[in-house]
Amino acid sequence: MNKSTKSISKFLSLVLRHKPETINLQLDQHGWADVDELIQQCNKHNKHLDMELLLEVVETNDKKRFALNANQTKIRANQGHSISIDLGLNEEKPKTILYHGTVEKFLNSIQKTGLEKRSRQHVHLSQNQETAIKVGSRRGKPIILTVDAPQMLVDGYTFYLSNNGVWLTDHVPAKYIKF
Ligand code: HQG
Repeated sequence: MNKSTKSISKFLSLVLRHKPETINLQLDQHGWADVDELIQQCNKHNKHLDMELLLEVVETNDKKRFALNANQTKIRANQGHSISIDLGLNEEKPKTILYHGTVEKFLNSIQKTGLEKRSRQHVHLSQNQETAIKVGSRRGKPIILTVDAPQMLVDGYTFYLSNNGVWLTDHVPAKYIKF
């Protein structure tokens, strides 16, 4: 991804996950935006975007953050929303422990209340440690927590797997976390 696709990708994360109102964009209840409207509204707000660039951003995105529908008329973020939308994901059953990357300053609080979704719609977990290290590194020296997802399943907790491979759940109580 070059600098300009990265910059527009970050902007798309902002409008498709958090603040569609910045460019007066409507998302439907499942988080989909109309592609023509997105392109039009971006350009109106001085963010250059056309179909070619949009396709490039969707295809080259390192985490496959965005999905287009089959006829490429609608687009949404695969996960990470803070606005309330229903991704319509099916429940999935993780078979192994999962990882969460964070930083030291949050540990005391996580020990008390477990992993909370904070401003997002879900707690984000990953299948591999490398991803968790990257996620934690956004905030400083990464600390990797392991989550006993199989035991959570046994105890009745629900998990979803986003289309780009991120495990999502509502809350991870501290007793399932290895610090
Ligand atoms: C922490 C990015 C104190 C949690 C990433 C995290 C991911 C607590 C922060 C995706 C806590 C929330 C999500 C508690 C959780 N007390 N702190 N009880 N429970 N926290 O950004 O998981 O690049 O909402 O450890 O790569 O960091 O944007 O979640 O540090 O996939 O596509 O509160 O966002 O993806 O931060 O990241 P976030 P996250 P993108």
